[in-house]
Amino acid sequence: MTARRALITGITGQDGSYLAEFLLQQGYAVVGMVRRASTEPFERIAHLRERITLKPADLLDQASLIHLVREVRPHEIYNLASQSFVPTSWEQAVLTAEFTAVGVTRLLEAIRLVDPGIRVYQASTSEIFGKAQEVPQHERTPFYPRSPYGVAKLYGHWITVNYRESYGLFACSGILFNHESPRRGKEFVSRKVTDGVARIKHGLATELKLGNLDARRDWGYAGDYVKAMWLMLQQESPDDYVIATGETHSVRELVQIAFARAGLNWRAHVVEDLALKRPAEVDLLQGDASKAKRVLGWQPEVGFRELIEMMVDADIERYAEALPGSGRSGGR
Ligand code: NAP
Ligand code: F7E
Repeated sequence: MTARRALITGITGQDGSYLAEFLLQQGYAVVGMVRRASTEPFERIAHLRERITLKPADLLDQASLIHLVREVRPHEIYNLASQSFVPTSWEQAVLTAEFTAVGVTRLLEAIRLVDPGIRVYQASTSEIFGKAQEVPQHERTPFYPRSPYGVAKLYGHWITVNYRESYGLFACSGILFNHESPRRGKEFVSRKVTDGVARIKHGLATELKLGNLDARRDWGYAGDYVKAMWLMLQQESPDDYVIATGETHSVRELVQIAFARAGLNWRAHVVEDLALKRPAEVDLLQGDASKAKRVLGWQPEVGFRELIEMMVDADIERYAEALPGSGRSGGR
């Protein structure tokens, strides 16, 4: 039997790499969309390179998306590509809208033109709840985004719903709460902290500058969350789902767990930097994933403490391997 084909945009990112691994395990032929760069940003998928196909296209370029979908003719498309760092969205608000908002329409148009039977997953986000109107947040909670990123993602969410309702596309929007891993970008708070702890542990740094320690998030493990993306596209009918752990923790709690894992006192190293505070903050996110549990049979497997400790251990090990005299060469 011919393998089912999946196309992943954003395959070089955190989620793209875990989703590619998961779909390969399920027997899919996996094609990743990559944008042109003068150096190859393929670190997270280096271990998969022989088993996946990479093809060039860009969310900013309509024709490239049409050609790509026509060439690959996937059964499923996972749209994970976006400008995903919230602070950058204030500095590059228009570009964020081009990738993260209008880019979704460009991809949906390509699907509609080439083959409206292709199933599509849109990477939506808890940032669309922003200044949360209720706790916990679920699929019917009113939206109130608090950054250009959140606003752009809300457009992406609604255009996905609209193409489903207008053209009958099998289009699902996954409203995923924060999810992390040892492959998380170092600019996001979880990885910034675990990388900082590892650097301090190895004597490479003495302090770690952070912004708002009071912000609260519902943090889960990326490896668990990509399974939910796939499950959404295996249902009889398309729908939107909140994916979350149901727990909320502060950045301060995250810091305490991370430093304690390395046997360090966080108060001796963490420095508050007002420049890292945001023009408008999302104070408290906590998701209610009961619909996903009921309909998809999905539930998270890795808890908050286990996640942060996994990330600290991985970063400490990575520096141990890279440092001279370790007797080991190369990074993770
Ligand atoms: P990430 O690590 O920042 O990866 C983003 C990916 O998008 C990278 O592969 C990047 O490619 C690609 N990309 C950016 N602009 C592009 C363009 N114009 N054309 C083609 N590719 C482009 O993000 P992530 O954490 O894996 O998140 C995956 C998706 O889920 C994103 O849409 C994010 O906004 C959303 N999301 C994430 C979370 C979370 O907690 N992680 C929660 C909810 C939703 P390069 O390698 O070339 O830069
Ligand atoms: O910030 C606070 C910061 O950048 C979390 C993206 O994947 O998840 C992510 O967005 C919290 C915020 O993630 C620092 O103010 C304190 O309250 O790790 P973050 P995010 O903004 O929640 C959502 C679901 C997405 O969709 C996004 O794509 O931590 N914080 N001090 C800090 N944050 C950072 N980055 N750096 C600090 O020094």
